Amino acid sequence: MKLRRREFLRHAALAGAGAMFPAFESGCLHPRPEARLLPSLVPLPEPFQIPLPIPPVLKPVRSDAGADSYEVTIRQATARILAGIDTTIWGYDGIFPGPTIEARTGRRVCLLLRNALPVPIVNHLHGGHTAPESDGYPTDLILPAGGFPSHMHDPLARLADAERTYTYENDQRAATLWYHDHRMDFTGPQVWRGLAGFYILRDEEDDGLPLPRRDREIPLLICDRSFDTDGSFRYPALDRSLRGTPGVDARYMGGVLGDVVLVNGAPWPKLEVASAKYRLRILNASNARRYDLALRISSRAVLPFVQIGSDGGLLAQPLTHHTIRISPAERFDVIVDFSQLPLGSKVTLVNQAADGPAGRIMRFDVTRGERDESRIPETLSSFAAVRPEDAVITRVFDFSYSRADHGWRINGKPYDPERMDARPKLNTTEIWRLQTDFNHPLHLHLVHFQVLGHSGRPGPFDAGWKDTIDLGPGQTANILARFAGHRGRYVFHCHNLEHEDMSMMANFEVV
Ligand SMILES: [Cu+2]
Repeated sequence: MKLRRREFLRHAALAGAGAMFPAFESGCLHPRPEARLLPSLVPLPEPFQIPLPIPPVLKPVRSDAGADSYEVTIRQATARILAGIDTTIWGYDGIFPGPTIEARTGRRVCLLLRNALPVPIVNHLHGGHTAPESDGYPTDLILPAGGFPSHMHDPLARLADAERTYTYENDQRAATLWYHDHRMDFTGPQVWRGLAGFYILRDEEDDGLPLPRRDREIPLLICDRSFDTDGSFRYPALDRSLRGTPGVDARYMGGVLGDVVLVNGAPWPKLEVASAKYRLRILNASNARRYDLALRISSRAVLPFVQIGSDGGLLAQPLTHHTIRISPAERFDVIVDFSQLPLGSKVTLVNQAADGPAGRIMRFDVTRGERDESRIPETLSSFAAVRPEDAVITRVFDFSYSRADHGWRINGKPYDPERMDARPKLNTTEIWRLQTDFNHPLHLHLVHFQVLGHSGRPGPFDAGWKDTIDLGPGQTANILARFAGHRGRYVFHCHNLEHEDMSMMANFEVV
């Protein structure tokens, strides 16, 4: 039997785990399908001491009538995340999060990325309606200068030497998008080291609403990390150089959880706010952690979130939540109204899904009164919904763990760039039925979809246009997507990055 490359690596990885943990081979110690906490090896800082940083907005190197051009170098750098400790990061322009790209619907962005890391990188604009050659297919590597001994086998891979220009047409609605690394087999460790940032797309419809703006519009990139004794981000990679064997210590193949929550790269920061409404663009950029967000005023009272947007832009109408469950890669665009609180109030953004350090996220301190003319309109957006009766086919995808070979699978199969798993026709609508064994945040490239049903009824966090849907153990969702705009090969996958790296990914080709 020919052992495919993937399977070979899987066996190699597990053999490594077995060597480390002798009981593993005898069947006493199994790889764990649950995400697992990797504790920091340095003392954790006090929360709510550091002001919330806001990532800088990237400046174009050129702008002409229809396009803005940007140049970014991805490189290693040192960040001061914990007091008195240097942390080595990998960053877009050497910062974490990367600089925010501000884009406008209908106006092209050309992003030249240079790779100054010792490993290949891939850039994916998450939520982008992007042509295949710029989408960041996992084998479309930007190699380090001087080349790299490739371990992949994909005859269709588009390899670039040291740099590549990605073109984003922005022919889609305003939305909070984000960019991040998508290198095959290594996305988890590379994002963990810092390769992620915001891409905020605006349009006239969004600009025309009387929502809070400027310094009352705040992007919040939330992620968990752990720190090693030398201050670096701790991660259980089998090969810390990320140049050889992929995969993690088998105990962490269910996902890596950190014990420090960073918002825009700062641990448990605080933000001084006016007694006014704020627009928060919340992104969960964690590898594997879900958050149940709540804004706690006291031990018993919470401030509601008014959701105005989802992954794919504005909702039709605002939606009030007392808690928001956000899985990796999802975005929630919310309005929070601090105006009814007395000056001096402290509002803590907590994570009700965790105890201990990961149970809190950041704090808002109401320190000043200011005029606030913003409001939340009853109608936010009018968009043409896709209709279920337009669907030409229903496809079923099962996302589950294989105990037989200790890997994450879609319809029983590991990711293989050479296998096509679905061929939707251009300009047609399909229903995909997604079913899961454990928690999986599932993401499709290219499209935004509507959630028709989530284990029998609409989920509370599925409103609007989604590109990632969070499914719990044993759940099923029907999603409706229209495949338009581009022909070509794309991936869909679990956005728990350890699941993704360990094969829970598949291909579709729009034909
Ligand atoms: Cu998963």
